Amino acid sequence: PQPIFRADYKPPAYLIDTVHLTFSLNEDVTHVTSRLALKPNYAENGAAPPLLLNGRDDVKLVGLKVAGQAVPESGYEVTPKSLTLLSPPAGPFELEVVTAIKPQDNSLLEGLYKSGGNYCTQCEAEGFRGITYFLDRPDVMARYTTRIEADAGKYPVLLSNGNLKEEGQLEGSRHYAVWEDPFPKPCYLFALVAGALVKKEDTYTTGSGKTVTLRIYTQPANISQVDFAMVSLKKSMKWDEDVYGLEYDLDLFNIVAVDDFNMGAMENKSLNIFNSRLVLADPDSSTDGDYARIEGVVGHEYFHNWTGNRVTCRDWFQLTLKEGLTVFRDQGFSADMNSAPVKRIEDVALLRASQFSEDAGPMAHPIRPDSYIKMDNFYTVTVYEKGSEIIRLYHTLLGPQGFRKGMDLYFQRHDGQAVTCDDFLAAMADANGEDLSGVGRWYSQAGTPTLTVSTAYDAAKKSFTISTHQVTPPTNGQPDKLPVLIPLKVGLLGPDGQDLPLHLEGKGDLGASTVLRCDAEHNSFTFTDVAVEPVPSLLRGFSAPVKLVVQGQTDDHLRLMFAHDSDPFNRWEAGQRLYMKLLLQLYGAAAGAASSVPLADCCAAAGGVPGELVAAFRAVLEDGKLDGSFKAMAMRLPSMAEIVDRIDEADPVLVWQVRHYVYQQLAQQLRPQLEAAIKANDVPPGTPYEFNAQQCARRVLRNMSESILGSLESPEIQEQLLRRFREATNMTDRMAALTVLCDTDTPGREQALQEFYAANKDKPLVLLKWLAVQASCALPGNIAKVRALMGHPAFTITTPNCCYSLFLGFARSVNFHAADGSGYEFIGDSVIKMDKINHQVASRIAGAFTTFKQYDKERQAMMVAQLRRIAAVEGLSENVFEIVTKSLQ
Ligand code: DPP
Ligand code: ZN
Repeated sequence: PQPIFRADYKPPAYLIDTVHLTFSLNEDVTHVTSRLALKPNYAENGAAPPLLLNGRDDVKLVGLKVAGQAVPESGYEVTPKSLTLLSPPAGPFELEVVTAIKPQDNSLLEGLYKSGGNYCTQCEAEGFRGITYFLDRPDVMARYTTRIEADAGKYPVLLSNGNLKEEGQLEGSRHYAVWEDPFPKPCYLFALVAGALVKKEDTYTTGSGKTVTLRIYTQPANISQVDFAMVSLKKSMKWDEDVYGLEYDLDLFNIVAVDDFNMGAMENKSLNIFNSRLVLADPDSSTDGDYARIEGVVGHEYFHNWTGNRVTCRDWFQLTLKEGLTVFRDQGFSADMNSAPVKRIEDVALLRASQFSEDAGPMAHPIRPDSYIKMDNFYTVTVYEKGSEIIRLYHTLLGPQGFRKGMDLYFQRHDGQAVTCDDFLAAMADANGEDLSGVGRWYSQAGTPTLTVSTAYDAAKKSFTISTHQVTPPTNGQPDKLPVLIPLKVGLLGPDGQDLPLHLEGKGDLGASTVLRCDAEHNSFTFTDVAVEPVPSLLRGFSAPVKLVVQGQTDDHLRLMFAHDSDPFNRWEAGQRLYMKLLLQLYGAAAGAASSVPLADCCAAAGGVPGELVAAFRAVLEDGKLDGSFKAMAMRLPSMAEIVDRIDEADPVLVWQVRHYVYQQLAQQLRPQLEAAIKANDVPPGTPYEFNAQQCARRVLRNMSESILGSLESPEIQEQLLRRFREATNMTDRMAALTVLCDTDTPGREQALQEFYAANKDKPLVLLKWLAVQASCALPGNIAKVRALMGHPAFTITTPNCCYSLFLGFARSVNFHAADGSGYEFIGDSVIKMDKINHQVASRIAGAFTTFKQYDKERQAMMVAQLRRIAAVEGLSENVFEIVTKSLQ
C-alpha cells in the first residue's frame, strides 16, 4: 500500500453537477444505477483526460453508458479499486454507471450494509466507492436525487437526504421513494436507510419562524428511549442560533439509530445515522455519562450541518477543519448545558490521557496530517481533541466576539465550498485585523510542546517577571520544530490566595487574568505594581495544549491554589500536580526496591501519603461551597496513562499498584469523611431519576467516595456495595457499584455479575457495559474470563460496540500488561481475527500496541513481537498495515 501526500493535492479534472441514484434493494443482489452530469474542470481548450472513478473490489460493474450509449469494453478499464473511462467526450456529458453489490455480506460496515435486518450506509471517509464508481473526494460537490426501491413489507421506511419528492407502490410487493437534496454535497455525506423502523416526531421553530420537522427512527422495541436525544437535538438547534446565529436550512431533520456502526455517529445531510448507544437512553439502562455523551454527540452531529456540510473540507488532510471546529462547538454546548468548569476538566483529562501519548508515539501526526495510507486511521484524538484545542486558541486570543466575527466571515466567504484550514485561519485573521500566523504552525507540527516557566520577584521595584521557554520534541518525520504561538493565561495570587490586580508594563489595568502571547523560544513579561511576592497561576483554563513545567513551584504554592485559585481549572490542576508528584515519588521508591519488599512497605518507607495531602483532600471533600461534580474530579488521581507519560520505560503494573496504594491510604485515613459524603449525597428515596446538574453531582460524588472506599476490600464494604448494587434505582449507581465489585475477588462479584446479566439479557446496549466491566477488571488472571466471553451470547463479533467493549476495554486494563505477555497475545489474536471481518475495528484494536515505547524493555519486546506477528499476516488490510508498519519503523 502506498501513502497519499497532502502536498500532491490537485483539483479534480472533472466536477459533477447532479447525481441521480436508483437503488434496487434485494436480498441477493442490489443494483445501483448512477447517472452523473459531469463537466470538465481541466484547462480550457485542453484535451479531455481519462476519467478515473474510485471503486472497491466487492463492487461489480454491470453497465456503463456515455450520453445514453453503452461504452465498448475497449473504452474503459476496471481494477479492484477503480474504473477509468479512457476517452471521455469534450465538454459536459452524462455518464451512467450500473453496479451490483451485496450489502448483506458487507461486514466492513463501510458503504451500504445491513444492520439488524435493515439497510443503512456509512460513507465517510471513503465508503461511497463501495456503492458505485465515483469521484470519491470531498471537493466534488453535487446535488443528489435518490430513488429507493424495496420490498414494502420488509422495508416500509425508505429514507435519504433532503426532501421527499415522491413515493408509491410498484409491481408485486415492492414500493419506492424519491428524495431530493437541494444542497450540493460531497458523497461522504450521502445516506440511505431502508427498514422496518418506527419514529418519534417533534418540531422545532427556528428564530426566523420556520418550522422544522424532527424525526428519530429506531427499531420498534427501542422507540421509548429517544426522548432525551430529541430534547438534546432541540437544545442544539437553539444553541447554534443563540451563540453562532446559525439556523437549520431544511424542513426535515432525521436521526436513525443502528446497532452496527463503526463510529459514534454520522452527520449525513439531514439524515444523521447514529450508533444506537448514542441515541437510546433511559434511567434504567443509561448512566449519567451516557446521557452526557448523547447530548454532546447529538449536538456535534447537528453542528456539522454548518461546520462540515455547508462548508466542507477540500481534501481529507483538512479533516480537523470540520472536526476540531465541531468538537470545539460541542464542548461549548455541553459546557453551557451543564457545568462549564467540570466539562473543561474532563476534556483536558481526556486529552492528556490519550492525545498526549498518541503525540509521543509512532503514529504522532499534526492535526492536519501530511500523509496517510488509509484515511480512516486519522479519525484520531489528535485531529479531534487537539484540533479543538487549536480552535480554542483563536477563541482565547480573539475573545468570544472576535471569534464570532471570524466565524461569520468564514461562512460569508465559504458557504457551499470545500476549503482548507488555511482558509479558516485567514477568515479569523481578516475579520479581526490580526496576524495569526503563529497559530498556523500548530497545524503542521506534531508533538506536544513543553512550556517551561520561571519567575522572579523584584521586591524593590515591586515587579514580577515571567519568563517562558518552549520546545516541541521531535516526532516521526519531523526532527526539528519551530516555536508555536502559545496563549498563556495567567493570574497572580496573593498570600491569602486571592487574585492580585494585574498591571503589565505599558498595558494599564488588566483585571484578574490576562493572556500572554508566547511566540518565541524565549519570551518574558514583567508585571508592575505587584505589592507582595505572588504565587503565579499559569495556563489558566488550560489555555494551550502544552506540558507546563513551573520552576520553583512548591507544594505550598500548589496547596494554596488547590484551596483558593479563582480559576476552577487551575484549582483542580493544583490537586493533580500534588497527586502526580506523590505518585512519581512512590513509584520511584517502589521501582528501586528489591522485588521481595512488599509494595506497601516501599511506599511507607518513602513517606507514604503525607498528612498535608490527606488534609488538602479532606478540605475539598468537606468544602460546603464546592460543586459535587467538581469535588469528584478533584478527588480523582491522575489516570494510568497520564502517570505512564511521566515515566521513562514505565512498569505499568507497578504504576497501577502505586495508584491503588494511594487510594487505599486515602480510604483508610478518611473513611469517616467518605462515608459521610456517601450518606449526605444519597438521593432521597422516591426521587425519580433526572439527568440534571444537581442530581448528577450527588451521584458522582457519592459513587466516587464509594469507589475509593472500595479499594479497602473489606468484607463489610463489599457487602455494602452489593447492597447498593441491588438497591440502585438507576444505571448510574448500579454500574458504579458493579465496577468496584468487579475488581474484588469476592463471592459478591460473581453474584452481582449474574444478577446484572439476568436482568438485562435482552438489552444489547446494557450488555455492552457488562462486557466492558469484566474486560477492564484488574483481578490477576482475568484474561481467561475475557477470552471465554468471546463465546458468550452477549458478544457478537460483527458488532463493533461489542469489540470496543471487550477488546478495547481489556486493552485499557492492567491485565493487558500481564508480565507473561498473555494480554498482548490476546489482543494480537483479536486484531488478526477482526481484520478478516472489519478493517476499521481491527485497526483501532491494533492501536493498543502503538504506545509500546512508553513501557519497560521486556514489555516493549513483547508488544513489538505482536506487531511483527500481525505484520506477517497475509492479506492484511491497509488499515492495520499502516498502524503496524508505522509502529515498527
Ligand atoms: N461522524 C464522525 C463525526 O462526526 C465523522 N464525521 O465526527
Ligand atoms: Zn464530527
